[in-house]
Amino acid sequence: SPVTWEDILNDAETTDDVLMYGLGVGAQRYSALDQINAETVKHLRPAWSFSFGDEKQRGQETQALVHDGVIYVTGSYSRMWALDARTGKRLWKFEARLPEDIRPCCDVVNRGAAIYGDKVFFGTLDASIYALNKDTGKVVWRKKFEDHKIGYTMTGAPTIVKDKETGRVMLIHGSSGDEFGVVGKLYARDVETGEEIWMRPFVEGHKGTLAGAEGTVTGDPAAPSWPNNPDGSKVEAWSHGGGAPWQSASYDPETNTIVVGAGNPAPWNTWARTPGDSLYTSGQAYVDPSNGELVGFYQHTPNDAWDFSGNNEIILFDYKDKDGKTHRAGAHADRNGFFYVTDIEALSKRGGEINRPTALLNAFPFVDGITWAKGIDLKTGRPIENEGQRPPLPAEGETKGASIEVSPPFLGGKNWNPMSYSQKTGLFYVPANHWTEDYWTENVTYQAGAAYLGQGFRIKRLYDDHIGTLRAFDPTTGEKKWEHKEEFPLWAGTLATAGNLVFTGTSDGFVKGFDAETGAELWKFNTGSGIVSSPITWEMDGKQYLGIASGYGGAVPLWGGDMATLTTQVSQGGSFWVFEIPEE
Ligand code: PQQ
Repeated sequence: SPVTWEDILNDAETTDDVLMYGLGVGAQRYSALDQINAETVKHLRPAWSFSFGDEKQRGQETQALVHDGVIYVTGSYSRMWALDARTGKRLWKFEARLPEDIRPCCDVVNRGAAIYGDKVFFGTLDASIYALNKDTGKVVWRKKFEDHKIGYTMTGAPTIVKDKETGRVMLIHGSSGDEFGVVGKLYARDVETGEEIWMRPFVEGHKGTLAGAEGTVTGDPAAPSWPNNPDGSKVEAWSHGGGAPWQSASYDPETNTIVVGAGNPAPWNTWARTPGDSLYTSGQAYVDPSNGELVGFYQHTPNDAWDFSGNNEIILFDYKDKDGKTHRAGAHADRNGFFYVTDIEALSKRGGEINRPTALLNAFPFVDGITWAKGIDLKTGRPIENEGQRPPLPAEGETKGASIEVSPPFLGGKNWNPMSYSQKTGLFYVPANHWTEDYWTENVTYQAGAAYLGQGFRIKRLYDDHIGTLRAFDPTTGEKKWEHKEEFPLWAGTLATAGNLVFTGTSDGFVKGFDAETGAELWKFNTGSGIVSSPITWEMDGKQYLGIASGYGGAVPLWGGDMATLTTQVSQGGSFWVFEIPEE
């Protein structure tokens, strides 16, 4: 049967399907299912596993969808499969033909698909987006949205949104490519034809599009948050300023607002963009689906000097403050090491200033050893930076600046792999990492298709006994309720269930189940390669299932320095696993 907007709106409550990246428009990654619970999880066994095959083994970061007994799962190198959820039998396979000169920064990954009507949608590494017939895998439409040769690519899962104003159902997707100096863009497309409805760039002063014509400028046309040259023109960085929304959007139906993280400013080298905050990068963006206008923005890292980005998911939830007052809020664990609770009502208001640093309800560190800032000022909404943490320019005649140590490193206290929120415990489950980096500036000029960083780095460990740390947090007090340490970096998403469980995967291959209240490890199974994907759960024929992809890759083995060396022992792979509690 075709997927309706009501199906998608109800995705978080219905247990027989998984229709959204994030398991609902609010991206909570919470399931009301409790057949698999803290008591029964020890009986969990594989029902089947499916090999993605080919020689294309790298980086399986996908979150699968489930509809009408069919699993839709994407794989590395822009591939997608439809599988019979009961048996694992392949129903169809789609593989995009990729040009040789694609430029994904951080492995050939894909994080998942969207589904609506009779179509499934996913982005490909050559900066295209496809709609496939969900029953046959045949291409219905394809749109190439940008030039892959200059670094545009797509790795994130798109989102379906029905605009309340126009009644139009649209496909919302972003772009990747900040490391190559692209201008990050968010798109809305007609689901039936792929036709662009609007495009919103996330560098202040750049122009969007609306209905096939030039649209409005993002923010102030003079872009005061980016510096000028002595002759009054904008500095080079402004033309290549980053801000790519490369992860997935959430949607707030109440205010009819798209909520999405914006990537790091380009280049990483802060001096190419000083003075100014480099809006609208490294923060969370609120966009009106009717016209693509940026209506609100909260910047986590003004003038980001550390590639912290602001991309990580924003979970929508009811936040109870210290005085017992409830707010509709966004929760975000940033690469910069701080956990933010923001006021959706304030950030989604139409009109007035876009940048609203005071829309902050709470902020606290979620990892140890943060060096770049002492904390976040709850009144001004801005970080309290520590001296000496912006890496200095090269001295006269030198090509590199002096190296400083910064934590978290650019891969973040937490990266793209999503946290989850349990409606039962009221806790957030954050897959975090403890590490640090040596960090120095290098000279930089833009060259199309080349890395545009102006920084050198080497990631190192912070502790001897662990890097990964799965942590449970109370969003009101900032209290850490429990933690579970992992020897390798944690690069998999999480899932919370009413069965009082939290599921995730580890870089050494295990899918694991934890007690949501205590953090006790209750169950594990070795899938044979590292897990860097997000788990799902659903109910079929009266029984609860757990599904997760296995296959190591992503940014750590490419850019992780000492941690890349550490994980060379992990075998690559590519498979999808389904678990059940077998009948007695
Ligand atoms: N992707 C990963 C991964 O899949 O493991 C990790 C990262 C990306 C990063 O740490 C990034 O900074 C990053 N940045 C961009 C960008 O700014 O355009 C894109 C991506 C991506 O699309 O995978 C990553």
